[in-house]
Amino acid sequence: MSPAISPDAAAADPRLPYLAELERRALWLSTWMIHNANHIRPNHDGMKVGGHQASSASMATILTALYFAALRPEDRVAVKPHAGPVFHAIQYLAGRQTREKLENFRGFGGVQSYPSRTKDTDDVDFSTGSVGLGVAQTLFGSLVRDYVRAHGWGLDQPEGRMVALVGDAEMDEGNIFEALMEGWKHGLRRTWWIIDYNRQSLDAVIREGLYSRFEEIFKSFGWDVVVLKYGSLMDAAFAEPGGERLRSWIDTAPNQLYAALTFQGGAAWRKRLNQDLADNADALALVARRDDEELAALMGNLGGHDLVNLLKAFEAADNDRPTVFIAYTVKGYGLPLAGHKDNHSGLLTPAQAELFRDKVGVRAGREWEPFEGVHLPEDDLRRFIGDTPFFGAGPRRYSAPTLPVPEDFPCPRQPSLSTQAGFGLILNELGKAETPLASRIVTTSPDVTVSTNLGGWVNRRGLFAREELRDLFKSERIPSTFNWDFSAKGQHMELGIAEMNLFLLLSALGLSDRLFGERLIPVGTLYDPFICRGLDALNYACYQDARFIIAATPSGVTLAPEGGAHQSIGTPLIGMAQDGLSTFEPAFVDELSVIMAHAFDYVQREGKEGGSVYLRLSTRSIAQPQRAMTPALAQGIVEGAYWLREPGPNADLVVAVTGAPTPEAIEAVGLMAEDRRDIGLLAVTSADRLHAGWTAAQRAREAGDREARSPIEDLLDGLPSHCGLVTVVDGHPATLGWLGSVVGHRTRALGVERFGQTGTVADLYRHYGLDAQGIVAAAGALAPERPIRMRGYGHRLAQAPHLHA
Ligand SMILES: Cc1ncc(C[n+]2csc(CCOP(=O)(O)OP(=O)(O)O)c2C)c(N)n1
Ligand SMILES: [Mg+2]
Repeated sequence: MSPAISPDAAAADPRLPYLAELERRALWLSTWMIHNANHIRPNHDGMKVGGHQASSASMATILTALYFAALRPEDRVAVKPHAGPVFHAIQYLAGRQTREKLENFRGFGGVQSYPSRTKDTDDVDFSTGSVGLGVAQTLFGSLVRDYVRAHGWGLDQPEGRMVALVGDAEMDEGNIFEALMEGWKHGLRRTWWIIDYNRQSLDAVIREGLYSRFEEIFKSFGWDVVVLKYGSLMDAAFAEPGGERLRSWIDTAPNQLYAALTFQGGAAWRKRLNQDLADNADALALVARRDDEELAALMGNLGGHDLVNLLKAFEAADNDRPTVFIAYTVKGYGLPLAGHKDNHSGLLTPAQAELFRDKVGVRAGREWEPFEGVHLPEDDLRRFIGDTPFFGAGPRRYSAPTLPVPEDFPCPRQPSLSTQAGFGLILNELGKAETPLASRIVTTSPDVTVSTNLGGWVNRRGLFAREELRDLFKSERIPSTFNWDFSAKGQHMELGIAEMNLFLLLSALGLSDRLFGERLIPVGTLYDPFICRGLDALNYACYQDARFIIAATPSGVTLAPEGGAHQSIGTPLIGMAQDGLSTFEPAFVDELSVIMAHAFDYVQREGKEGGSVYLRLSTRSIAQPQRAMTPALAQGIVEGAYWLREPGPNADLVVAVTGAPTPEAIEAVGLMAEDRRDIGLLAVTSADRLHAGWTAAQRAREAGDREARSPIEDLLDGLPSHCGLVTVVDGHPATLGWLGSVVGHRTRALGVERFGQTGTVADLYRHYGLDAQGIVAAAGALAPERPIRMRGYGHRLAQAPHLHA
């Protein structure tokens, strides 16, 4: 807890006595929450709550200074994962969190282990949990705030600041540095990162002198650096005779030693200082003037535990600059485990908790009372909270109207096209018209804008930068296909290669309606295999329910000559397994058009009715069907499948195919149709939607809704039980392999299980058995007793001996 507020300090800033009380309350309540979850209402199945206790204590002073003084309602905050309890305790003190949820911390339906935008009911701005992501999220949130305002939207609201509370060990995560670089390129403003410099992580005490590395890194990216090393007690002591000697001792003390003495307390401090300061009589006298308790309070009075200095620092940084605060703290501050290197999973014993309770003036049985043990009139304290800028305002969550998807949604018609080219053409068409939807689309790509076919759209809509930058090639009249003009009206945000940044930007763009009250429709493109590079950030974005569309292209071994390093195999399964993300893999561009029209609507739907969309696309140009789009066909495409060739009543074979190998499936079905006349061909546009529909119907039936049905059940139900299924995907075979269990058909799932390699599409499809011959062979093996006879196919049959009669 911060030191007692002196009458002088209180006279200078009347908020201080209130803040000191609130800090003590927040520290107590967060400690009690964790103690309760471990000892009183255990809900840990033997896995006790580690981490939170010491980490929350480490940040109690900083959070108090922020939420009850420095923050404005328009500011948005990412609280480091283990400071969750103290954040919720503060929300509780402000009447924004229930006792019931606090008591059920980490329990089912209770306060979440790590702050969650979607699962916690108090006002979490950004989820955190996977360290590093919340930090970088604030940086991209800042760029999005600037984007929104530069387009003239949301100007009736004050301009907020993005704030991250960062663990010092969290700074090891590379994605933070990737974000720093991108922030520098885009002229980052109004962002505060407050590093809880407790010099401890999970396992260890961190390296000496790390803060000066931090300092240099941030300065080189154009940030202001504020080092909050000393508290106001220390400042006063340094002004006493011998004070300079004490300061130099503090400055040179190794982290381990400082932590160990903090843990041991006043007597240990005295012993050590008397030894080390023996050369300076003034310094010894300075120590001698304090009793053990005062000495411990002085030595523990680091910048991050001193309300006076924190308030001053936050006020001094009230400008537009990106600012990092390196706030020295003690992990476990105020608790008996303060400073101990093992304290990460450390918990107070019941006896320690009782002592601590007495120390903070809480009576037994009144542990949850918000204002128990305060020294100021409770009403005054409540009034103080109600008058704070942050808690004095109304709700901070916004919404924005839905933008209509144009009725005449573009559908490019050409004899042969790839889905990637179709995607580019559709966006280009959308970009031609001044519709509300088009004006709110924001595209972004990690250095693959042109190679993923966004060039046409970008030529029309321009690149975004707060400051105008003309395309020099254009102004010099040098011919170029692309017009690379940057302006405040531009609608494309060009990123460097880091895919983590792509997903964190999409996440921030995709929360714009709720953060700023202004809807944006983010569309990002990247190469499909590199989804894995940004996967944790993609998962993070979905966990926060950010809404966006990603076009991942090219994909699979169909990217033949590029070789195994660029060919994705597992991404269809990622798409299926990722909550909050609907995955589609169309074969034809008219399917893609239907899916994109759906996606632009789907990303805007509220709650579970909507989500984000992943389009797995291909560069392979294939012959396009010349057909009219009927409502039934469009419905099948969105639900995940339709019959490209309807099976007859006696079908003994169905081929189900998704995406790029569709021409091979068509060829194989054509070859087998003579012998297997009722053969069907199922075009699967989304294994993900089909599977989700199927499991939902099963769950509904299990819950008693006997009528519940799913599209895939309707599609496969009429097939005879002896019918075999061959599934084909340019990706892992498990993507479609489950189709056999919907009704119970023998199934052979074709796909890719081994790293790709260079070659032609034909070479690779042959190699992986995705060509017509491989499909026929698989079909034959499903019913060896009834060999497939095909005229004019002798040369291939020779390579598939089991097909011979
Ligand atoms: C990506 C990721 N890796 C590992 C963890 C497990 N973890 C949680 S907190 C933490 C380190 C905490 O150190 P610091 O950020 O300094 O916070 P402090 O414990 O000092 O409060 C680790 C490794 C995680 N949450 N996320
Ligand atoms: Mg730490």
